Amino acid sequence: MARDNLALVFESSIGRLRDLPPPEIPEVAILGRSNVGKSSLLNALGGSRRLARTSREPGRTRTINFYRADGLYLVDLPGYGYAAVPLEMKERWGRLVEGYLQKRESLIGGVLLLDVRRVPSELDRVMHGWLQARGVPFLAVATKSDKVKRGAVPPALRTIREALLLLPEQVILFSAKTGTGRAELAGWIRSLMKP
Ligand SMILES: Nc1nc2c(ncn2[C@@H]2O[C@H](COP(=O)(O)OP(=O)(O)OP(=O)(O)O)[C@@H](O)[C@H]2O)c(=O)[nH]1
Ligand SMILES: [Mg+2]
Repeated sequence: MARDNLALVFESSIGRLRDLPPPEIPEVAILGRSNVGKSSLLNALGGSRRLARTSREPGRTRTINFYRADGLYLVDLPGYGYAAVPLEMKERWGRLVEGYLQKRESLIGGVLLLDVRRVPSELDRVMHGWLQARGVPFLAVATKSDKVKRGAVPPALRTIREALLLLPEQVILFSAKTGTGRAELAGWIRSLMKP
């Protein structure tokens, strides 16, 4: 096991806000559009492919999933923005994610995943806005970096920074496949844990 792995353990899966556990343990939300790689990122952080279910098909994660790390929860949220999902489902997930992000008392940080190859969407900006409004530490993760050539990385990161008005240190490059950015992300999450 690599030294920078977080000891992640799946704890629970919640389909309704009223089933959330008592807000006693600090939580870091992992969010991003459907298929961007949230579950893969959790597996990469935990050093296990089987921690969170991943899928080629968008819309795999439909519940709020809690993973216990040392002293905090990493919370895998359902992905947004997938067009082919029935409207009723979209609205249900939307309410779940919105309710969680706007009201969860134990939320202490947010990680927003963005595909390094895409221009951030309107919904990405909305999610960033909600996290900003909460005033919690924020990190944008430009993922699937293994899918672009080196030379394309700086302009892609600039596009992300400009769309969300971010500082350079608020965006890291990541790949669940090659491990790029994994130690940096684990370090950022650790910095949020109480000593
Ligand atoms: N090449 C590459 N593929 C990735 C990376 N991260 C995720 N993928 C692939 O992208 C697809 C979606 O990954 P998931 O981790 O299931 O995405 P998700 O954000 O959890 O998706 P939902 O649960 O549907 O919201 C899978 O086929 C993954 O193997 C990455 O860093 N590099
Ligand atoms: Mg998922």
